[in-house]
Amino acid sequence: MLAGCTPWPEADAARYRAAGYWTGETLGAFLRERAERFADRPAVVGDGRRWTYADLDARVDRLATGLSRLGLDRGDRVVVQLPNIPELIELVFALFRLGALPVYALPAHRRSEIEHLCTATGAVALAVPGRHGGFDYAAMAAGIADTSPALRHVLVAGDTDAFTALDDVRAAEPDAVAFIDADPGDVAFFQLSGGTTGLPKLIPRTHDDYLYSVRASADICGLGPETVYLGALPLTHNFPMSSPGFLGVLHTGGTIVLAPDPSPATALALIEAERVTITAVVPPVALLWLDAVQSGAQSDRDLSSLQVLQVGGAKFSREAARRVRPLLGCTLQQVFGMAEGLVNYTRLDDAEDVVTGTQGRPISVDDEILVVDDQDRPVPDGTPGHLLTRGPYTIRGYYRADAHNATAFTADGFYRTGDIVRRDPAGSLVVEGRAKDQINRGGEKVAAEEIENHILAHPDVHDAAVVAMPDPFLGERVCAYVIPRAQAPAKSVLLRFLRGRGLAAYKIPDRVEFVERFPATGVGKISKRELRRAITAGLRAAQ
Ligand code: J2J
Repeated sequence: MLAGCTPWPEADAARYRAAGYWTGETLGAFLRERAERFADRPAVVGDGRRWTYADLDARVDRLATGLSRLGLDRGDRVVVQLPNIPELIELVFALFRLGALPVYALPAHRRSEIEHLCTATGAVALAVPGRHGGFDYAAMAAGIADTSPALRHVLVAGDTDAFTALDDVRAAEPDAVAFIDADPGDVAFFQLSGGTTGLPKLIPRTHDDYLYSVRASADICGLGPETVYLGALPLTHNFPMSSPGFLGVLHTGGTIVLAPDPSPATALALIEAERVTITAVVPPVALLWLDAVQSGAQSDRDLSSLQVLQVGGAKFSREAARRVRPLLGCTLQQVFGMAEGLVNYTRLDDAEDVVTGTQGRPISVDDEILVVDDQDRPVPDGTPGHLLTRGPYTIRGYYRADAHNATAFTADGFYRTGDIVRRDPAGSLVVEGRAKDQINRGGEKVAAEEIENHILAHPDVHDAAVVAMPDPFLGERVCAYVIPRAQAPAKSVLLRFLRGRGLAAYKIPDRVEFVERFPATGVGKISKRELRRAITAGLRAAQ
């Protein structure tokens, strides 16, 4: 396995192979096989284009050939920050065919995050749209190219003067010599962890483990050649990529329809026009869709093709969950997953109270689930505790992170998810809270320490503590408690300072509170629990 990654112990790997989970299939190869089987069927629809499986496969070969001629090679890392456009899918499969490793970034990421991804992986290339959503990614890339020594290419999906346009890379004819047979047991790409530390950790996923989760997810979600999946969330996120996501759709011969954004106006129109059967959203997006239909703003849409609405990434309230079937006329599927591995689904034939009141159960009978107290002792079913997990598609370690791995995993390889759950007698999990120092802002994860470090870089700041504050729409927002030095900076100055550091907008604190000191725990640490309580009480009093 790639240096810096933690392999599964050989006995477990052998068990997962014997059980038929790890089949030896690779991400590069499966598309070829599907292209032969489903050649003329629609694979990708988006950005004004419609590609059949044969089109997609041929484009992937030509792009892989061009990338190889540029000098991209097996094992090279490429940071992929493309929005939901067909080229995203084309590019990642081209990289798989070369044995190069995509490093998935989100469109919302900015210089700080992308620079970290480039440096931490030693990326040789970065792929961005030119301008998109009002932001000039190419200009951002120019700054990063200056500071990332290994970066040789900036690839732009669109027109560019300064860099290499993807359209110019694609070779006229494919050259099969460029393609490799990847080792299915090896790392295929890096996902980004939601993170709890100063810098986000990288998650290495293998062909074998990931494709098992994709195949099993496609099966649980009832995908097949008639499936039309709306990609409404950014497709580089683990949920719309693999649960079952665009990979699950391509694996079963279905069609991916790409939405440029998940707003009700855009997404519901696409569901109607393309006869979408399934899609995946985070809770705030689901709320917007429900409200748009209920208020009449989108009530004339014909959504009768929609069979399944997947909601995950953050807790979906039971009240909202109950509105899905009456308003959208489809089955709700709750999805509680993580880029590190474990994914739980409510099943399509579960009783309504299971679907609306739980976050589902694991994909696999070989997903080992432990719910434990603070001393790692199992708690009885029905009692909330820390969720630990180990299994055929859950990593055993982050990339090059020995010190962090020592606490993020138990000695026997269980991943400490940081989630507080309770398990009901039927084995379904209910997410009750979180023990990790993270804010879940409507599905977008913010590591408190990362933001605290940025705030601490301001010369007028003595100390900072970032916590979640409740929000009726996003579930949580980001609140920064700050102890100033002599003179507190104006809040607007501090926020501008943070934006200037090149952070994704969703990480910029929604609220800043200046205080003289932080409440302390019994052992003298900052009591974030007390800070969360204070801001919650303050917000309630202000209502
Ligand atoms: C409560 N918390 C949830 C849910 C994730 C499928 C779906 C989601 C993700 C994802 C994913 C939750 N209710 N339904 O990768 O494949 C919180 C938990 C979890 C963390 C993981 C997938 N669904 N969460 O959200 O890596 O705290 O993956 O540990 O971004 O999101 O975040 P992430």
